[in-house]
Amino acid sequence: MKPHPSSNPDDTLTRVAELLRRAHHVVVLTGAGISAESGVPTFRDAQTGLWARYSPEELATPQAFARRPHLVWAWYQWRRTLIRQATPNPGHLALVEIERRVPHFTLITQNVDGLHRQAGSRHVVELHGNIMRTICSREGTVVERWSQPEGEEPPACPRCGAYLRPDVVWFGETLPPDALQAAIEATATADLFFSVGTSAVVQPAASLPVEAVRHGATLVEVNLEPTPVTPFAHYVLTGPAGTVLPALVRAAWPAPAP
Ligand code: BJW
Repeated sequence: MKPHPSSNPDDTLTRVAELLRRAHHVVVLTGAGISAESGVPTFRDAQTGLWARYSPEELATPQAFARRPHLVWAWYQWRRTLIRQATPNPGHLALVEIERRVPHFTLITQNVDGLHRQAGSRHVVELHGNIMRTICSREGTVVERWSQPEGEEPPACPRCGAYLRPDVVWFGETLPPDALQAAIEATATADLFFSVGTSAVVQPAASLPVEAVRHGATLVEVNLEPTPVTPFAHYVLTGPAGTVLPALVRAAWPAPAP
């Protein structure tokens, strides 16, 4: 049964901390919001500067890449540069701490920035790929080296000559089957599920929190604002993930007095 939401955020934090201490399998779904405090722009906040004219739906599609490969490649080059400069923030680090302390932990991320692994998270399921890997757009094979100098045009596959592209999942493409299967299985066995920093509008990831509730998990949402998942959440922790998640870890496992 869904508990009555408390109007006192400290009460909510205390209750969620208690659930976290007792949980058996904690599953966390993250979105771009958790990396925002590392300086990686989210998708549905206005894109900045040069890219303000485009929405992700216009750039992150196979059709966009076929029509304007140079534009899509340049967008990814810009994002790769930002991500190379980014480091994990306290939100990423709090999830590492939770993984260390609970019996079973699965981190399902929609992010392609690799910051969870960089922070030290071990059991990470990357649903939408990884921006730092490059694949051949025709063969789908990972390509690590190519001779063409970096420019605006996408480089060509050294084997078949097709354009190279980032190893990410675009709209209309299927998710990596192993990752999707792992996410579905973890969701079905979670007793505590967190939806963190995602607008929860992109399928199939957006269905996972609701599926977790259907399987009996307690759902906690961490976000700056309500999302389509909010009505299903048992607890809502409103605020930046980089503040809320470390506070939750401190409340669940207080440091012993010196
Ligand atoms: C903070 C914060 C702070 C900020 N602290 N919080 C069913 C119904 C309708 C449509 C579909 C459907 N099934 C499939 C579709 C089509 C489509 C889809 O979902 N479309 C919707 C837009 C309607 N899905 C697909 O095409 C998927 N493929 C698929 O399902 O294949 C089978 C199929 C195909 C076609 C038809 C039917 C079946 C593939 C989806 C791939 C998504 N790819 C992208 C790009 C990845 C590569 C790249 O990075 O460039 O993934 S799009 C983009 O959105 C990216 C993200 O991972 C994803 C989700 O975004 P996210 O992470 O939630 O970010 P934001 O910006 O939206 O939200 C940030 C949130 O953080 C906000 O809520 C803030 O408030 C919050 N926040 N600061 C806490 N400090």
